[in-house]
Amino acid sequence: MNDLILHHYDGSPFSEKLRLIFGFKNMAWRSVKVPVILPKPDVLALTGGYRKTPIAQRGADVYCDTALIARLIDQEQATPTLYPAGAPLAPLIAQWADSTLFWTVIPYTMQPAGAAHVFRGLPPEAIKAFASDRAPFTAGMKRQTVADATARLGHDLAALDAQLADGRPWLMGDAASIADFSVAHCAWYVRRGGPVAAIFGQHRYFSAWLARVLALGHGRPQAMRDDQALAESAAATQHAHCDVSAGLGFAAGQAVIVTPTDYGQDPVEGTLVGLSTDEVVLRRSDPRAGTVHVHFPRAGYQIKGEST
Ligand SMILES: N[C@@H](CCC(=O)N[C@@H](CS)C(=O)NCC(=O)O)C(=O)O
Repeated sequence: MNDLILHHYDGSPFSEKLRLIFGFKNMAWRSVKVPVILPKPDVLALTGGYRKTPIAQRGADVYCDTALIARLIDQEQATPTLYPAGAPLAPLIAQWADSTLFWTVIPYTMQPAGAAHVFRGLPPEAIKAFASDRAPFTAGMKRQTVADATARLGHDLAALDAQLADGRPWLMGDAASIADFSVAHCAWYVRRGGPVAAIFGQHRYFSAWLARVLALGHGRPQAMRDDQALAESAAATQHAHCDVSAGLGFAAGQAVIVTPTDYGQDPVEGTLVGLSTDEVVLRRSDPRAGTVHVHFPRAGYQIKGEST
């Protein structure tokens, strides 16, 4: 049994990215459902302030951001890999999809016909609460209008369709890669918008590819309660090995604050215990989660010494 826990919720595109990766690798995993909006006391007990979805946990190690969690899953089960040697640009395409494409499909899907489908069956108060939760989350971002997003999505889908038009099964060629999962979770969200997914109809190679990725399924999830996950963190006696590499601007044991540089810029404070060009790791303590190591990707996160 794999001991990896994914904290996620059903409607979260970035969670779908990882669920599909579990399907691709046919992995067992443990599934903790988290709230869609704040408050999220159990998530924050584990992360120290990072509220985005999903997060992953193994014992008292907590992993934020799907860019890092995908690498963790790939280390856990190396085959089939998400990072095939023949596709060195796959992580760059994934990064484009997780940022630019994601912030195109959100306003595109949230046009009235799509939002009505996404929120069908929910009471008006729940929809209002969702909107008020997400407003500060994206404050300061210049969001695309529906017109902007529709034009851009059509353009991007045409490029993706052309990439697949030579009959290749996956975006980067014969082997699936992280690029497939980052693009697929964005397209999955558009499909949640019901009628607005008609935009895919003009792109037959893309549509066939999307069906192929979504058919991978979610692997073998086993439900777990949030209090069990917290107890597992509190009971853990060791952490994954990490250290602070020299020459990267910070010293082991230093008090630092790590903050996402894009949106949802909630700072996490702690003691620096790990730093490389790939990740930054903070040690912090919580009354319920115990002494936790919180891992972030290095790219896309700002590290500041507490006194600076
Ligand atoms: N860069 C992050 C982005 C995660 C993200 O934006 N997740 C969305 C849901 S799919 C989110 O956090 N929404 C607010 C929330 O769930 O509280 C990652 O790759 O994990």
